[in-house]
Amino acid sequence: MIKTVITYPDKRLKEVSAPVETFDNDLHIILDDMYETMMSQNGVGLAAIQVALPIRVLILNIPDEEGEQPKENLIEMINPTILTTAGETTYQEGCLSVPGFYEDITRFETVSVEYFDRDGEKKLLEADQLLSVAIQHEMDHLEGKLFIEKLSYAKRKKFEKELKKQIRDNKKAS
Ligand code: Y12
Ligand code: CO
Repeated sequence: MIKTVITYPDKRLKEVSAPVETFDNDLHIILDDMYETMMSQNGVGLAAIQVALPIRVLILNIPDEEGEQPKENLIEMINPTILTTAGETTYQEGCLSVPGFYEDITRFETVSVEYFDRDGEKKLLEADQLLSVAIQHEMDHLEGKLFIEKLSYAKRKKFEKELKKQIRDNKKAS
């Protein structure tokens, strides 16, 4: 089922998510709903808190060279932990919870992550490029952090201005 994605400045996005304790059918339904929701909005990553569930769950489906997102490439991470990081990279990020705003953000170039899959099996992933950036972006959601909090003062002001304009335009249209 497609869920509503909550958007900034909804206070629930600031919640720190709690670890998953049980890897049961309820968790599988949440993961399936998150996948449907993310794909319905052309997303490449989604954390559970974005559908108002404060649990340490995230999904990623990075486009391949053809720009396709086959379901075989879907990665589901439960209770992820970053083990190692290296380097620095800057990528233009966007977020389904901050629609219409994209900005350059600097993060680690590579990360290794330990996580559990939907069946509670422990996994280890070494990620670089877009996957590494997306993992860090989604893991920030688990701590109640949004990418806009990483912006410089000037860029944050630009964002606040664009948000006010969006709100004004939405009011006019309704
Ligand atoms: C690199 C950087 C950040 C991530 C996190 C995941 N972000 C997304 O999946 C964002 C998707 C997104 C999609 C939108 O909708 C369309 O493009 C149709 C969108 O909507 C508007 O801008 C109106 C905003 C964000 C992964 C990798
Ligand atoms: Co996001």
